[in-house]
Order: sequence, then structure tokens, then C-alpha cells
Amino acid sequence: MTKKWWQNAVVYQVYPRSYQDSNGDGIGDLAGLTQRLPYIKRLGADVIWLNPIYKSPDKDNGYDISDYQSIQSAYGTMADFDHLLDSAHQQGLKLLMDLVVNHTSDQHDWFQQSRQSKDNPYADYYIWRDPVDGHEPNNWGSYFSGSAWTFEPKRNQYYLHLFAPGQPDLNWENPQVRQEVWNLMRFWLDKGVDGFRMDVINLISKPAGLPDAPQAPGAAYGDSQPIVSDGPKLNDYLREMNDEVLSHYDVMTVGEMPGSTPKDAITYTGLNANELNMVFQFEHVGLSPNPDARLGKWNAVPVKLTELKDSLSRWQTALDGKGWNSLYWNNHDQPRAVSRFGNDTPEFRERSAKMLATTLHMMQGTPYVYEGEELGMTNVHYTQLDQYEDLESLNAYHELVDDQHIVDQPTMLKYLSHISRDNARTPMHWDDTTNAGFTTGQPWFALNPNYPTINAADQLDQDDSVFNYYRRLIALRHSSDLIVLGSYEELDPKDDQVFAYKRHYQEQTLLVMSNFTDQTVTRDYGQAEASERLIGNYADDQGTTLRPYETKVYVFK
Ligand code: TEU
Ligand code: CA
Repeated sequence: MTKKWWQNAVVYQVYPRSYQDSNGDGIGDLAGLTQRLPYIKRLGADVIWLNPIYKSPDKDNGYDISDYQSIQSAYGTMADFDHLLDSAHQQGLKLLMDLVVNHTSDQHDWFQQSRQSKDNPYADYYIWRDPVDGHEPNNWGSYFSGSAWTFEPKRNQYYLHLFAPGQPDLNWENPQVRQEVWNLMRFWLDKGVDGFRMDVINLISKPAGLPDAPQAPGAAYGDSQPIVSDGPKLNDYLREMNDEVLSHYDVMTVGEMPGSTPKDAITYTGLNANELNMVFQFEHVGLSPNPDARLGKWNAVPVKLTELKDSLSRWQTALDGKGWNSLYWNNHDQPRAVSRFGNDTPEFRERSAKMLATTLHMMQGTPYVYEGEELGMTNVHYTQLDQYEDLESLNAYHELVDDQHIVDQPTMLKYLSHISRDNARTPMHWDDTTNAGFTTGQPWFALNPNYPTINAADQLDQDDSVFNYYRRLIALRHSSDLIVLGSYEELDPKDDQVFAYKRHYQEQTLLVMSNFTDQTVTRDYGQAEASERLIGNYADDQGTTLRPYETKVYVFK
């Protein structure tokens, strides 16, 4: 098999609102990102994934699009976009757009028309159902609390929204809807963008009859995810998308797929599947759900290392030679990696950030780095509800604390500080000046107060910084087929302190070992026989000794 460019690539994710403000309005923008391209280039990333920048009422920070072919004015103009794309290409960087087509904004013209009557040209663009006994058509809850259905008096019908009421789900059964999507994709591809990250793309095919979903005892609504994800026509839709659009361009695609299993992923990313290049799976970021199912993702329990190893290793083995993994610890929906899987205290933050990076970047797949991760940025550790912005967090708090009294206020605040999406959304730390160099104005969202000690300016020139460690990891991947293509072998799955694995390619073996604890431990995987220690997060090598959060990688030739 010949290697595809995206198999060799490392992707850097930019949440534009929080990256760099160029005009002092406190909101990051396209011109700001353009100024920062040399930074991304210096890190060594190949591709930028840009979160949505389209026109939007911003109920969900851009994931509610009201016009797919114009730029949100706070981010700039189409000319600013063209300039960004040009500059990126000139610097050898590719650009992925976020394609959000499971739903639109309720302010999109299609929905504005659709809601007027049952017989307008857009009437079937969305998923409308008659009331059942005067109620919602089924028990589905929204990801963002409340019912997944909202009543529209003009049609005397409910519309489906798996997310907020301002995010109505498109009706993919309607061929006209699919044509609209192919057209808007072509619009961006014809401009020269290098591919798409596809938002919740495994939710687009709803099961026939929209049956009730499993409902936890005492929960207000059913959990639609197992019912809606990987629906009956998903493969057909993705194949049609590929035939109609993607196959005509040399681009990269990654589908965001909550609930997908390795078996599902192989059907989408398989070498002859002609659907997508890779998926974002959710297993390893969903490993510690609350034991009380009514609380879902809201918890503050650290993930068990053995479960984490089991999950990531299963994906590594299952997709080897059959599909392709994407590798990530965090993104704009997840807490900061070092706070969640490592140790964000001053004593261990840098070591554990490098340890996590190594563990992930030595695996098979395409690694994603979320802005600030390369500096070891941490959760913001808010203590009050009014510090939060994210609608998922705010809605969940009101539903679970105020309305249903399932959990008390201090406990829910603890959960939010552990897992809220807002942990990842505080502005980027460029330097130690006011507002970390993010803006000269009033930032749209408060900065993490630790920016004077964690920032890019400080790290760029320090050889042993987290930034330069990531730079080295990325460079290693670019120079090694063993890292890109090698097969995976997990070592000691039951070891609950150390994550160790091997990679094999032709005559070579790579050995990776990472201590996930703050204790010194001893492990012997035969490293004394290695030809070389490729990289590690301590200057010296003490053989079988692994110091707190120590990680090291060896090659055997
Ligand atoms: O996220 C979809 C998703 O399944 C979750 O990660 C979701 O954000 C939530 O945390 C579930 O608990 C995508 C986008 O990445 C997210 O930002 C959007 O809010 C969402 O889709 C709707 O477009
Ligand atoms: Ca701005």
C-alpha cells in the first residue's frame, strides 16, 4: 500500500474564537490566525482543522450555521478567509474546514421557510412529526438537555433537534437536502480547502419509525445516541458524498462519530470503503461516566489506566491494515488532556504533558493537537456557575441541580470543573503580557490565570519546553515509517501504572513506555538491548527505572 499524505500528517486544531484577536474586539479572528501561521509551522504540524467560522447566531459557538457560504463577521470577511487559505498554502500548511450538516441553525433560510407550512419547497428539509397524544413524538432527550423535540404552532408539528432547539436536524432522506450539502462542500473545495472534519456525521441517518430510546430509571428523557448513531443509511450517504464530491478532489476527511465501534469505523475508513479517511471515536474520552446514569458524562472520577489502555489498544489493533485511526486526547469539547489524564500541578505538569504526548504520538493513526495542548495548558478550574459560557454546561446544571434535584450545587460545580467543554475554550496563551497577548481589548471569555507561567513566548526558545518536545515528536513521525505504519502490540494490559507497547515494521521494533503515576517504578521490557533511546522526558536514562510520569521510546534495529 502506498502511503497517503494524511497518514503521515499531524493536525493542529484551531478554535478561532480563542486563538488570536487582531482588532481588539476580544474575539479571535481569521486575520489573527493568519498572523500565527508561522507558529503552527514551527511546531511542525501539516494541517490545520479550523472550527466553524460560518455565519451563525452563535448559540453553540458556530455549530449552528445560518449561512454556509459566508463568514461570521466577528471572524472577518471572505477576503480574510481567502488570504488565510493562501498564506497557509504558501507556508506549506493545509486547511480543513468544519462541516456541520447534521443540523443547521434555526435562523438558516431553509428552516425559516420550512417552519412556515407543510407544503412549501423546504417543508421536508427537516424532520417534522405530528404530536402523539398531544406530546412529543418520542422520548428522545437532546444532548444539550430537555426534549429533542420543539413544537412549531404554524405547522402544528414538532421538529427534531438532537442538540439545542436552535439546531434543527436536517432530513437526509430528502435527496434535495443531500444535493444542497454536496453543493456547499464543492463551494469550499473549489476555493482550495484541503478537506473536512465532519461534525457528528454518524448521526445523519435516523432509524425508521424513530423508536423510543433506552431511558435510565428516573431520567427525564431517553438517550438517543445508541438509537441514532451509525444509522441504516449512513454508509450509503457517505458513499454518495464520496462519489459526488470527495473523489473529485485530493482531500482529507475525518468524521466525528460518537458511539461508533471499531467495527463501524472499518466500514467507513476501510481501504475500499470509499467513504472517509478516518473517524474521531469517543470511547477513550467516555470511560468514566457517572455510575448514576441520569448524570451521564458529568463526573469527577479519574479514568482507570487499565481501561484507557484497553480501549486505545483495541482501536490500534482492530484498525491496523483495515482502516485508519485518528489520535487525540482533547479538543474543544473535552477538558484539557494534562488535567484529565496527567497531573496539572506545578510539580508534574510538564512531565506528564510530555508523557501523554509521547504515548499518543507513537501510535498508529493521525495525531491531532488541540491549541494550547502543545504548551501543556490546563483546565481553568472555575468555582462558580457564572464563570461558564458553554450552553451544554449551563443547561445541564439547570436541569440536574435546579429542576430535577438529582445532584447538589457543589457536586455539580466539581463535575463542571473536571469535564466542562469550557475548560478547553479559554483563550490561547501567547505571552505573559495582559490577556496573554490574545487581545488588546476585553476578551470574550476570561483567560486561565496561569498564563504568566504557561505561554508560548516562554516555551519557544527553551529546548526542554513542552512545545519543543511536541516539535520533536512531530518531526520523528515525519521521518519514520515505523511510527506511521508499524503494527501495534500492547504489553502488560493489567499493569495499572505503566502504559507500554511495541510497534513492529519490517525488521524494526519501537518500544514505548509511559509511567502514568507520580511514583518511581521499575519495569523491564528488554530496553537494555535497544539500539537507541529515540526520545524521553528526562534528560538521562536510568534503564529499568521509570521516574514520576517518565516516558521513553526505544528503537531496536
Ligand atoms: O460535538 C458532538 C458531541 O457528540 C459531543 O462532543 C458534544 O459536544 C457534547 O459534549 C456531548 O456531551 C459536536 C461539536 O464538536 C460540538 O462542539 C457541538 O456542540 C456539537 O457537535 C453540535 O454541533
Ligand atoms: Ca477580533
